[in-house]
Amino acid sequence: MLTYAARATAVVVNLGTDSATDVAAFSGIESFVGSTAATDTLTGEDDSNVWTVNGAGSGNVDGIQFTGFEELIGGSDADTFDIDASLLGSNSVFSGGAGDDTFNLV
Ligand SMILES: [Ca+2]
Ligand SMILES: [Ca+2]
Repeated sequence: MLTYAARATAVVVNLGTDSATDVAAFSGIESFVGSTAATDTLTGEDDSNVWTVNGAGSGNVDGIQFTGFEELIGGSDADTFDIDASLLGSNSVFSGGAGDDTFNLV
């Protein structure tokens, strides 16, 4: 787990470049926790991924769990986002990035 839970300033985690705020490179991390700020960003890999968003800023993508990331950005390929419709207001950004992306409200 890589956690920024003790921080109050926004962080970025990029699963495509395997880098994050104050972390030049990571590998083998299955879970990420954002800061208490409301603008943490998680960017996916540049391949087709399925994002499941089932909590406020939380869910999973490609087997990786995330919590506290209010800005979710897909990679350059076709992403599918399965989003609990009741959570649309709690995440400030849902972006597919490039590619033919699909957003399913469930
Ligand atoms: Ca956060
Ligand atoms: Ca995409």
